[in-house]
Amino acid sequence: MDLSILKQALIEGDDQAVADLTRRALKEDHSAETILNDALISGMEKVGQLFEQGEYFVPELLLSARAMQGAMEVLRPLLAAGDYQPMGKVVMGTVQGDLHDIGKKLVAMMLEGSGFEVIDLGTNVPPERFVGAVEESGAQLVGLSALLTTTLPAMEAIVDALREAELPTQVKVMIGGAPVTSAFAQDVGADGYAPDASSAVALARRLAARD
Ligand code: B1M
Repeated sequence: MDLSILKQALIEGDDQAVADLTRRALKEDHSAETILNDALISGMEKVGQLFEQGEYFVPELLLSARAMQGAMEVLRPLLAAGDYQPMGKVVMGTVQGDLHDIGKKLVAMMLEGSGFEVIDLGTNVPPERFVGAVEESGAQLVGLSALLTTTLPAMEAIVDALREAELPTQVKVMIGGAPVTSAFAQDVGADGYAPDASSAVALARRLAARD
């Protein structure tokens, strides 16, 4: 089977076809890692480009990201059993006091689709849970999401807690969400701001590449 068929099904957001084609590709002896890199990650890159060009909108991103998640369910055990190295680990969450998670999930799925291992802490996450999750996982990146102007101060509290904690690795913090701006990110000492899921992937790649 030509993996471009799987890639195209992912770009079209056809979750059933993506799951079926992923299983078929495995049966036909494509490795989980090849399927991930050559069909899924490259498909999500194309989805990100279409979004940036204004040809795709949030619903299309969600459909492709959901299809990607389905394929990852099939591949994850095989990748975990092999020696596949993710691009990096990201601890993600919506900040304390905030229950909005659609955008955060979309960012998490796009990051996973780009080869990052994502530890999603959910919503309403207090600073100490971010610190604990980084200590436990050794993640290099933390992603914070907030949708309410009233929860912006919680972002600053989390950045401060991460800076003050004695962590095994120096962690980079990226933030986003409708009321967040790059000026705010600078003010609170975050390492970067992304306005949407596709630029979040580019930002995470940049931050993960820098030591
Ligand atoms: Co709420 N809500 N909500 N809400 N809600 C907003 C955010 C609001 C703008 C609506 C409005 O008044 N016009 C307003 C906030 C006003 C403000 O503070 N400026 C608001 C309010 C006031 C509230 C409540 C207080 C309402 C009430 O109870 N009186 C309440 C708060 C609850 C709480 O959190 N404590 C509340 C509740 C809810 C629901 C539970 C009903 C539901 C959330 C369901 C859920 O998430 N599971 C909800 C929803 C759905 C919305 C709107 C309609 C849509 C949000 C959304 O999902 N957008 C929203 C209005 C709007 O935005 N039009 C609204 C789609 C999503 C894909 O986009 O989340 O922006 P977004 O994510 C984008 C980018 O921001 C970015 O990438 C994503 C993908 O492109 N991004 C990141 C996000 N996180 C990122 C992290 C990154 C990088 C990029 O790096 C780590």
